[in-house]
Amino acid sequence: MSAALEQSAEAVLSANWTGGSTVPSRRQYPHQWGWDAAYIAIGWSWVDSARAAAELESLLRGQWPDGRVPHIVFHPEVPEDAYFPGPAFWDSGVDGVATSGLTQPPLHARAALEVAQRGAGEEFLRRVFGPLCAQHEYLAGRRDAGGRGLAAIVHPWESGLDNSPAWDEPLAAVSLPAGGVEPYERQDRRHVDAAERPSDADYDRFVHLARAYRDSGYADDGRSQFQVEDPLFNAIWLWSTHALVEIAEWVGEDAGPHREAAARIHDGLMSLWDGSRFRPRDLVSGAWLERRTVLSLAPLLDPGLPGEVGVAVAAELGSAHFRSAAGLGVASYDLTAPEFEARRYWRGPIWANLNWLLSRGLRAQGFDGPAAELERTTLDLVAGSGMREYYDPLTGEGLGAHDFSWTAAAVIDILR
Ligand code: 9YW
Repeated sequence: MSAALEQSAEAVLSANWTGGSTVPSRRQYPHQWGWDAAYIAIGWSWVDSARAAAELESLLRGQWPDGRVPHIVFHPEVPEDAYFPGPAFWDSGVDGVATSGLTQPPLHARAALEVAQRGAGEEFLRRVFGPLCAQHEYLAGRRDAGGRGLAAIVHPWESGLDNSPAWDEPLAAVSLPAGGVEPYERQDRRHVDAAERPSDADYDRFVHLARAYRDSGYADDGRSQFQVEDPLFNAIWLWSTHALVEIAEWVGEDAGPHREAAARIHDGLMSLWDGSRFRPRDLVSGAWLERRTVLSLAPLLDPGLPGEVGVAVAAELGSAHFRSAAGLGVASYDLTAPEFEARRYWRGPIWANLNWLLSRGLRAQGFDGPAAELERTTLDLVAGSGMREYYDPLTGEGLGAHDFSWTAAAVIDILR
């Protein structure tokens, strides 16, 4: 089974390779995405280290002078209406590279380290070290809206988990223009069933927040109506900061500032621990967010997590809130909550990239048995339902887009 599965995973990455980078999926997402590129590079690193390096360097071509790594780098030959919001909406970019103005979880330094370890080597690291440092400095500087050493996200799209129930409360507090949101046309339901995509009410808020951020000149001036300290975004940032320490040592640069940054982010992350759970903090209301989501499990990636905290988070991951009786992967939202929806995007389905991330987290805490079990389950799910974007956590049915790159990348990394 595993040879055939690996072959089909490689075939998905090859089919989605556009010559210099990889699309998440040909029809649904025909550009390059920020955190997808990191997962995809890790997948490629086992197969073709030149493509793995190109994947990350292609994304970094879209890096802004302020250091931010955009959440989408647009392909110039793809028509504007192939994806909404396209380049004209964002009206941003650098040196002729059109990009969005938001960012996404900064998994890139971690990916760069692994890409280098599997063949791309020191030369590659020398090229990306400066840009990766600039990305981390942007987050530490412009995005520390709460002053706790954490990076705040200013839009649900930045979390990577767009319509997670985690964001219901802060989104409900966003005030929309009196005359309603200026019309726009969703393109995301042409190839995927509307019942598996975010609602129109969520999209209105996504679009309004994105326009407001754009109209501020992407200012990071603390005035966004949505500002949240997200445990997943920050746990990934911390994991990447540890990678940056290793990269600095490898290329003979000073690792000290990155060690200090890691200590600062760890302290910030611990400020999201409420004694039993990690919770996002809403910087607009000042309150912790209530909903029990997969975001809260990501701090397992922190190698400095106190032992008892790691045990509690791993127990939460294995509990009936996230693992169904069907024995499938980790649900994106609490299976027992009233808002749980088995088929709707980040409001319940299992995602292979998150299973992969959490298995790395379990390993970081020394829970190798549960990590191996989660990896096996992920492979079974994909073998049974195909390389899909996400999966029903009750039945294992494949949902969303087909031939999905990060699912393929996770499969390859698990099998190697
Ligand atoms: C969208 C590409 C992206 C991911 C995000 C995911 C989705 C775009 O797809 O956002 O139009 O819904 O939420 O995490 O990077 O795979």
